[in-house]
Amino acid sequence: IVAKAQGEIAAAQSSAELDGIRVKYLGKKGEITLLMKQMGALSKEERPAFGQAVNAARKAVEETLAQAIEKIAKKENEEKLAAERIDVTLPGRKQALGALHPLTQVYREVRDIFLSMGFDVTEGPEVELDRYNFELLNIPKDHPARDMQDTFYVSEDVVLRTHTSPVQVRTMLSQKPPIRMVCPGRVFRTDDVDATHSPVFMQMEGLVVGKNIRFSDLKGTINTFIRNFYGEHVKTKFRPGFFPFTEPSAEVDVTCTVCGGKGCGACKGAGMIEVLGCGLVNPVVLENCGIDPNEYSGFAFGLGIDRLANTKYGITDIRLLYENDARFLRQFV
Ligand code: FA5
Repeated sequence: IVAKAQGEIAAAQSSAELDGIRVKYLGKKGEITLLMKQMGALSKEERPAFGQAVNAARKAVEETLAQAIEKIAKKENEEKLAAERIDVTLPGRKQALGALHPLTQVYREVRDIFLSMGFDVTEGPEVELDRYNFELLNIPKDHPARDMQDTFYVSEDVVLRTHTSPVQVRTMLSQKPPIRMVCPGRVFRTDDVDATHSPVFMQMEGLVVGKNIRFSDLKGTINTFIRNFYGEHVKTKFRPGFFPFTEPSAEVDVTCTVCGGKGCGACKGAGMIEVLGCGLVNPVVLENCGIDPNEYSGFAFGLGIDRLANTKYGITDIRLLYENDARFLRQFV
């Protein structure tokens, strides 16, 4: 038996196999264990010699097994270490670092300029009451001015806001003058998509209400902002415009940064690009919002953050800002 067991032990390749051999010879029903149990059937004289022989056999098998287990465990451990070995010469995996989206970068820059001029920052909801988006801004139902902003209706009385101007209304309804705030946010229009129009874009509203606020205050504020944002070399042009909620109203163009004013594809040859609408708050709107127009006056503006981003960085297509193409975004890291 011992010779057979030792032969099997020598041939074993793994600790699992060795364990099988241990059970086969030394386990509860193992060959050597069974021999031990047969002892009862022997005569008294025969027992000691038989017992000694079986014990010697057990010991021999146990020792051979122990040696083999140690050897194989060492071998298995070495194999495991070899398999898990780290190749320190492999180049590392590059971690892709995220960065702020160019729109967010431009928005923060614009916001910081107004913060430095003493404006507060507020926000309003993207899903807005028709009353705040239009009616209190002097755009009644069926008024032709509604066609200026093609609207996504949620229900008869609820819209996706078409501009940030409803936040003016919310602010005037909840705060007494003096008011000096800007309000950034997404706005929505059923505009057809082209290089300068997107159905979702970002605006920032500005509102100042106080005593003796005049058009010159508006002009000074806008010019200060534009020079801070683009640099001293950029010129502004205030063109007469129309908004039902401001009177008088203006649209502001800035020198096209792509061609420097000579005229190119980005500005459709005009040399200038419109970036915002503004004006003195219409007294009707002040009154709608519970502010006495005889005591207070104000100005407001709404600028397109996308247009500011495009003109500043010479981006010729607004769609690039929404497609999240990494090759485009990587330029703004
Ligand atoms: C307005 O939305 C007015 N609420 C702005 C205003 C506020 C005037 C306060 C007076 C007082 P307008 O529709 O022109 O105005 O839009 C303002 C700016 O948003 C535009 O100058 C332009 O920069 C940007 N804009 C308008 N439509 C789009 C569009 N589809 N995609 C990207 N930008 C747009």
